[in-house]
Amino acid sequence: MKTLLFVVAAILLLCSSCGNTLEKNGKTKKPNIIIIYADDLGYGDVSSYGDGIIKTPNIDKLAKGGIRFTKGYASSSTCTPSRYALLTGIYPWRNKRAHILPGSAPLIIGKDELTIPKMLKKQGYHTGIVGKWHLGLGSGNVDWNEYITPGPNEVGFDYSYIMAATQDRVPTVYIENGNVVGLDPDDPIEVSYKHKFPGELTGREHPEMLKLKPSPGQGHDGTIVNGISRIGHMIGGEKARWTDENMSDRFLAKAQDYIRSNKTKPFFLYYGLQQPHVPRTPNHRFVGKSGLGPRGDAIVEEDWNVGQILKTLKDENLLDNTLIIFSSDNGPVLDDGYQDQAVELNDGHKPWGPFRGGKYSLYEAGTRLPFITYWKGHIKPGVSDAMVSQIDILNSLARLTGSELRTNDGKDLLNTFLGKSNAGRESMVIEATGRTAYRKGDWVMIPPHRGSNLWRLQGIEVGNEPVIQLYNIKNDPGQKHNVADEKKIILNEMIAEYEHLTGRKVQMELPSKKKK
Ligand SMILES: [Ca+2]
Repeated sequence: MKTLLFVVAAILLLCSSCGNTLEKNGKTKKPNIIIIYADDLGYGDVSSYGDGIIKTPNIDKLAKGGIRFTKGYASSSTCTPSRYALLTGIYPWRNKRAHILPGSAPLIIGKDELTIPKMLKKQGYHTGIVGKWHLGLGSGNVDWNEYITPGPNEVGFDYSYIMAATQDRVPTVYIENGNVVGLDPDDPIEVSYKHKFPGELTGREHPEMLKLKPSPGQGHDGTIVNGISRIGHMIGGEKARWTDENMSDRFLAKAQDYIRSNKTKPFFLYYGLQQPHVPRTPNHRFVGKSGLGPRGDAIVEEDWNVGQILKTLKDENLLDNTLIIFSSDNGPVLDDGYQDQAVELNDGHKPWGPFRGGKYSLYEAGTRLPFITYWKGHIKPGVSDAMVSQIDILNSLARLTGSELRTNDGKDLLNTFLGKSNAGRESMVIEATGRTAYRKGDWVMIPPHRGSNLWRLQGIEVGNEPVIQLYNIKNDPGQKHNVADEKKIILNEMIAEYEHLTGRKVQMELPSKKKK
C-alpha cells in the first residue's frame, strides 16, 4: 500500500511540472498574450515617445511599466504587408500579394503558412482576433451572404470579430467567425471595386449627403455609409452596416468579452485597433479632447481603449499573467483621404517624431514606431535601444511557449522582449508599397527607386530618388545628409547584403555621378 501511495504521489509530483498548461494556484503558468496593434499611429503620437502634445496616459503606463523600445520596427510602412509579416514572421516582399488590399481581395496567407495563432494553438492556447483584419477573405468572388471562408478562422484563430479591410473601404460590416453580423437575408450584400451598383448612393454624385467630405483625388468617393463615402462600392446589408462612431466601443466590448470568457485557459488575443486610420470618427465622448481635431481625438480614444483592456485584465486578476505587446502597423499620415482638418489642426505636433517620412515611406518614420512589451511582475521596466522588428514576435513567442517552430526571417529575441538582454537584430529589410531598403546598425541604404519622392496629396516623402541614398540614422535621424558618396565601404557592404537577402539588384547610381 505504501508503495502504491508513493507511486501515486510521484506521478502527481511529476505531472505538476510536466506541462505549463497545468493550473497552479488557479492561474495558468503559460502567460496569456495580447498584441495590441494600432493603425497608422506614429512614433511621435504616443506621449512617452513624442512631444506629448497628444496625451496617451494608458499607453504610457505600458511604456513606463514595461520595455519601451526606441528602435522598434514594422516590416512595412503600410497596413497589409505589416500585418502579414507580424502574423507569419515572414518578410512581406516575399509575398507578391502582400500589398494594400481592396476589401474584396482573397486571403493572402496560405493554408500551409505558419502564423502566430497556429503556433500558439499547438501550445494549448485559445486564439482570438478582434478588430482590423485587412489580409483578404475568401478565394476570390466572396459571397458576403454565406459563410466567408477562408479567413482568420482558417489560419489559426479560434474566434474572430473583424472588419474585412479598413474603415474607409467597403464592406462596412462586422464579420464574426465568417458571418456578417446582423445580416438580413432579404437585403443581401454585394461588393465591387470595379463598378457602381444601380441605386447605390456615392459621394461622387451626392456630396450634399456627406458629413465628412473626401479629399480630392484619393478615391474615397464611393458608397456612402453613415454619411461618409468609402473606397469601393456596396449595396444591401443596410441593417448590418456599422456606425463609425461606435466602432471603437464595439471592438473593445468584444475584446473584453473574449478575455473574460477565456480567462481559465491560456489565450492569445490580437486586438487590431482602427485608430487613427481614416475616417477618424471618435465617439462623442472624445470629440474635442485632444485640441488637434479628429485625428488627435481618435488617438485619445485609442489610448482609452488600451486603459480599458488593462482594467479588464486587472479586474479579472490576469494582469500578472499576461504579456502585452503594443505597436502600430505603419507610420503616421495627416491627410489620408478625408477633409478632417488633420493638417490644419495639427498645431505643431510631430506624429513622425524626429524622423523623415511617414506612412507609405521608406524613410524612417514609415516603419519606426512605438513598440512596447509589458508583463507585470515579469518584465523589469526599462528603455531598450535594441533594434527589433515585428517579424521577430513569432519566433520569440514560440520560445516563450515551448514551441520548436520558427520562421527563417524572424529572430528569437525573447530575452530582449522580456528586458533580460539588450541584443537586437543587426539588420533588416524594410518595405514600402513594393519598394525595399536595407537597415543595418546605425545605417539605412535606400536603392534608387522610380517615381515622385513627394506624395503631394498626403504631403509625405516616400523615399524615391534616382540615386542611392545612405544615411546614418543615429547622427542624422531626419535623413537630411545623403552620404553615399563618402561612405563607400559601408555602402558596398550594405548593397551586397541587401542583394543577397532580397535577390534584388541595386542600380549603382551615386549622387556625385548624377550631379555631373
Ligand atoms: Ca495602417
